[in-house]
Amino acid sequence: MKLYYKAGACSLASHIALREAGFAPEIEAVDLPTHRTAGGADYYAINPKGYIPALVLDGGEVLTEGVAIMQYVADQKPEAGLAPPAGTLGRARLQEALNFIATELHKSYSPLFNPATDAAGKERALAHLKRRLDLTESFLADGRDFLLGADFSVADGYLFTVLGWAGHVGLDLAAWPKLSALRARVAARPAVQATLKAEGVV
Ligand SMILES: N[C@@H](CCC(=O)N[C@@H](CS)C(=O)NCC(=O)O)C(=O)O
Repeated sequence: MKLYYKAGACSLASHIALREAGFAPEIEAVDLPTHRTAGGADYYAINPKGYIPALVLDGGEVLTEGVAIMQYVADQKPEAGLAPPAGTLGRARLQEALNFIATELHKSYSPLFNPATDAAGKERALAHLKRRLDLTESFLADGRDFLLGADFSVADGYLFTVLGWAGHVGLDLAAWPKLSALRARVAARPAVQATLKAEGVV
């Protein structure tokens, strides 16, 4: 399998899922402004959506959308315990968490990273993101170590990834102690360390 990625971007969550599952994927960086891969290929020819992540499967099919990639990868190695089995309430809880991260956290950063957003827009976006982080903190109120409970799942790799952007938009994660602790817990995992090293972000 081959993952197209940008270091530290949302593709990191798919990359963590792959390494947590025990794969050592080929990876190739994409320069998003020019849509060229590190090898010089036209990325649109690989993924017409133009954004990362994209996972090229061994049969040549291209799978896009992080939440689909993470679940597909987890399902290839059920013994790794990265996702509850399909059709269970546990799996619906995982999808609930992944969709929340994708639509309520990940995309809440977009106006903050967009140079076209004016100061008032950035202030509104930051206030919105803070409210969503408050909500995420409340999901851990019962003392659970990870989003679904006692065990790590692909949703934690995704949450780790988006929490990593907080400093870039001027937020100090110390304001959310349970999220900070979860992030540290995920960062300590050997597969996560290997992933960060492979992307050159540590
Ligand atoms: N719906 C996609 C969105 C992925 C996405 O937002 N990728 C960003 C990086 S985190 C990107 O490639 N942006 C460049 C672009 O949209 O052209 C997913 O969830 O996988």
